[in-house]
Amino acid sequence: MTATTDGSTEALPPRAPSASDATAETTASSPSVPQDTDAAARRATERATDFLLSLQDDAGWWKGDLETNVTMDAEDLLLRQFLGIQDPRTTEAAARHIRGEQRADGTWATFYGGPGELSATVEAYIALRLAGDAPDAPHMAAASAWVREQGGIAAARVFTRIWLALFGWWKWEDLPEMPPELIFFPKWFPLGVYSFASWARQTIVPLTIVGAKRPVRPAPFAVDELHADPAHPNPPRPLAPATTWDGVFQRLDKVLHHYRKVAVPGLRRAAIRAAERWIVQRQENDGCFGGIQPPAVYSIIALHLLGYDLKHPVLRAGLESLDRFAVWREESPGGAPVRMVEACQSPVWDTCLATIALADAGLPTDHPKLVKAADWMLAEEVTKPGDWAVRRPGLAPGGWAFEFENDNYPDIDDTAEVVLALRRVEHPDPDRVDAVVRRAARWTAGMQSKNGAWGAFDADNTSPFPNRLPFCDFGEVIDPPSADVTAHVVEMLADLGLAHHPRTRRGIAWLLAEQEADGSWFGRWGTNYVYGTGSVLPALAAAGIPGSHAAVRRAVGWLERVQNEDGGWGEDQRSYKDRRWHARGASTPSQTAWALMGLLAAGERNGEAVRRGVRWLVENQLPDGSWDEPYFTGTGFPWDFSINYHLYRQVFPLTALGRFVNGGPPDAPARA
Ligand code: R01
Repeated sequence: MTATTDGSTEALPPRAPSASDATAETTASSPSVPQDTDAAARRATERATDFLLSLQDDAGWWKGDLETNVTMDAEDLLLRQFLGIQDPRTTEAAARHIRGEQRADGTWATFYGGPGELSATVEAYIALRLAGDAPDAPHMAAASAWVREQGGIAAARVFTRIWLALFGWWKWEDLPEMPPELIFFPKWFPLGVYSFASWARQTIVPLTIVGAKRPVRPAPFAVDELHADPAHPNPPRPLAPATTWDGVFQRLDKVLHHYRKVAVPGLRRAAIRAAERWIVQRQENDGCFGGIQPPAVYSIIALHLLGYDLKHPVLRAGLESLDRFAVWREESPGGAPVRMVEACQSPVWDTCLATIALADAGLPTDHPKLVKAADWMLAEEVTKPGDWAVRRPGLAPGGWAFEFENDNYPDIDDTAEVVLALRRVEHPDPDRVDAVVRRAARWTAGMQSKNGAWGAFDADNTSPFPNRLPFCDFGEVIDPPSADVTAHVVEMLADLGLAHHPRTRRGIAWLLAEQEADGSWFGRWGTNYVYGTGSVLPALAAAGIPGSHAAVRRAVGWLERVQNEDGGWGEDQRSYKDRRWHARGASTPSQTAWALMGLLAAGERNGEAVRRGVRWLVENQLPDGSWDEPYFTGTGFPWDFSINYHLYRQVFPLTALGRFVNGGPPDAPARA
């Protein structure tokens, strides 16, 4: 056992995961796997193609479950409790899911195999109490004892304590202030709403209303057992020296607490009305707000506090959109229902990745299912300005969001991958595709940040101030450029024949400067260095940088060094906190595929590392052509919010195998 930086003890995984590892169940001994790697890869590609085709919706899209953690389920029950819309079937099915996720030590983690996490454990525990589990039941007592040991509710994140304050389990006064007057700050102002990342902005605006109203709807029970010291449930937080940024912002928070008492009532009313309009104007056609759970939930609460009743069309549509985030399963065939809540839905992302995988696997480019996917993507184009236009006012729209409906927030990552997907399909109306692709390329190029790279939703969203607010103690609250998004954009621009465009060149220069000393790249939206490196190498190759380039050689050397003994690659979420976990973890299908995509792009088709990686994928494929992947390889926020995209296990192995079999991404005709 070795101590990690957070003080907990966790065994580092061996380079060769043992046979008891969750993904190590192999069919290696099965006679159905040909010994010849090429033939085996071809068969695996065919079977994976058929399996992926079988998952397409009749409307043309793919969507895998987007699994995160039990805070989603707990908060859903807390919302229902707050609004008085509990129903026993939902409560019991959600409780069944939450109980099923509890670890042996009574805690809940935020990713598969991860350590117990305080805020998730507090929320899950309270949700189970709402469902009727007794505090002295063994699974509950274990959870509450651990919470007390960790400092109790007082040590939980701000979001968790806001949820508790709604029921009187925490004092509003003991939460950081976020005043609604924020909405009146000028667009260029350091702490104006547009200095926050899109997801944080949409979360914070409704929370300013909730914080101004400070509602308390008394709870059906007390939770004294979750305080480290029930005599002092809300201990004061230590004050940092006024000479530090933390100290400065803590004092700003004290000023804001005072301001709350003296705020001019007319100004406050006007600010709340402005925030209300801001929220309502951003409601999507499907009733959701921003396509993600936290903004949706807090917007519903905020509007309800402003007098919207649950039958109001805005709230009814909002609540119905949340219902669509619920995935219902049976515990066993014919068994009790289990309900898991998604944080967000990924149809656009899954569809473009599936299209790329199938095309690179050699499916005919005019295959009806690919054309159907292309038609669906074409119809999803976002054709109006959104929040991004605040920083790029003159830029014409043209991009894609991640979700079914999220027109205010198209993102650059989805846009780049959708273009790469559309360009692989032989569509009956090529002029229509060309026009859409051209708009997307212009928009994407225009969203380049000053430093030459690309963030996910906004340009130049790099203010250092939002992170300093005591309110912002969870996840990421700004959206600076990242290597993975920049790589996808460079790959797209190169595919359009724009490798030598000045904007592309600046992106490439930024990527080369961003390479780590060990040869890898950081993964912002996928875990972690394996994702970054597996994204950048195909981009550099597409841009014409030869495999012999020193940066590419360093990256290849790194990928070869971190390959697991079993031939696969794996990287645990702990890599975001602890250097020693960089590129370490049990082999997984998606991460093995990312490493292979990198090596193949670097010209390593006939190398030993590629052969062993391909064999790992072949040997771990299940009889139906799919792969299993309990490990979380997606990243919402490094360490704080991890995602298991249930389609990653399928689309990335198929892409890697297809490129291995067919010798790289097909050369689409240069049209643009
Ligand atoms: C969340 C939260 O739940 C959440 C959910 C989804 C995302 C961000 C970007 C993209 C698009 C997809 C999903 N791509 C760049 C990713 C490609 C792989 C982010 C956050 C939790 C807490 C808060 C997300 Br506060 C806000 C949102």
